[in-house]
Amino acid sequence: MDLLLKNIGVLATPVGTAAQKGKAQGEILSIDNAMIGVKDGRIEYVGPADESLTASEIIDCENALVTPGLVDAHTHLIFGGWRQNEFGLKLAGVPYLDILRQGGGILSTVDSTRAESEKNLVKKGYDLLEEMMKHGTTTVECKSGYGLDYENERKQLLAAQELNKISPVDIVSTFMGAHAIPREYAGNREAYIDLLCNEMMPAIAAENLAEFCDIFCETAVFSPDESRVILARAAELGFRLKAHVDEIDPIGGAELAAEMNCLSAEHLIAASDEGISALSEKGVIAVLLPATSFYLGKPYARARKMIDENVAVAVATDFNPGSSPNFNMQLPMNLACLYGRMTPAETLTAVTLNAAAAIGREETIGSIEAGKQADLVIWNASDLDMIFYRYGSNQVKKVFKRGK
Ligand code: IZC
Ligand code: ZN
Repeated sequence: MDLLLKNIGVLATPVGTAAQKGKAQGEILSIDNAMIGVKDGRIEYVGPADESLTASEIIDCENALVTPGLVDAHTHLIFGGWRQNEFGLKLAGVPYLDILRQGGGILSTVDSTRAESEKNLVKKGYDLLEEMMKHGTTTVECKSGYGLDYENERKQLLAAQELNKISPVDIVSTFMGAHAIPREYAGNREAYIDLLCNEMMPAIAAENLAEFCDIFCETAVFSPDESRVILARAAELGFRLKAHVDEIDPIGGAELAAEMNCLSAEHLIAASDEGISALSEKGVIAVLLPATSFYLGKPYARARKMIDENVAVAVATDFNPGSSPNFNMQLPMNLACLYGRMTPAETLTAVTLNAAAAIGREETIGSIEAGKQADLVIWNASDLDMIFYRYGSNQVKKVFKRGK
């Protein structure tokens, strides 16, 4: 073998190649005094310490906790500028959607992203990915949506494609041209939706620049009826579907995500009882973003009810320059336990296997099992509770991506 991790105090991992729901979400495998063997970037051995195993490189984990690498299944990683100039408005109590209505918010990031070169977006993304990796993240989903025209959406997606090549972190790309109505189409939303459906999405699909298509279904952004049209067209073009729904107002977004057979529904802070039942019936994965609730001063999504109703729950950062300028997965992990009333075991599954399933990678990552990619985190912690109980500092000691 190429690599042996020995003296693992506790190895904690979900098991399987599918999202875990209901009781199973909390039924993780925990092995004391474990060992992991890696060959060609894949896990070859996982189990109790076995002194007969050898490898060219041996890492002494000094009795620490080891988990799968964290999968951040929802980010808006690539953008120009930041939005610190809107922080004063936010502190003065101006709501997130009002800042957008005034032409700021997403639209101000669209201005700064359009003004940035692809090369600079790659450089900025690369530096962010390095930091994310130091905090335990080994795979990142990355949405466009700050171009809102063909050329600039494409520029963002090309930057993501380049980052997937040059960074050790794997990137999964999502087209999100339906993130807002761009300024030049204010008052003519039908024309922008037409442009999306008949020009932008077919071109992005033809160039294979994104696997997923996402939409911001929200008051003053895209209505459920508009979202239905766009998602239906995206499905027809071969995209797998995601949707930002019920983040701020309960407008039937969860119901729509279920109706459209989305792989995942994101946010769900204001999702109705009927919406949660619909997600459960259709097997839609709920991607919860508690760091956004924290930052916007909003309630937390009803994670407990979702798990109890057999919805597979994933947790991600929503890293973006407006509602969640944080890329450290450990913050939403703390919040999922403290305010989502999820257990540490359920939350571990939420940020590994279920997150992998939410981006179509459940066969290759998300758990520590023979055959899967050797994406691993060694923690500065002796057991699983520790990493959820402590907060505010980075508890990651060492990260492996494909055994490196
Ligand atoms: O830039 O504000 N919620 N989209 C939907 C975002 C947040 C990103 C942003
Ligand atoms: Zn988002």
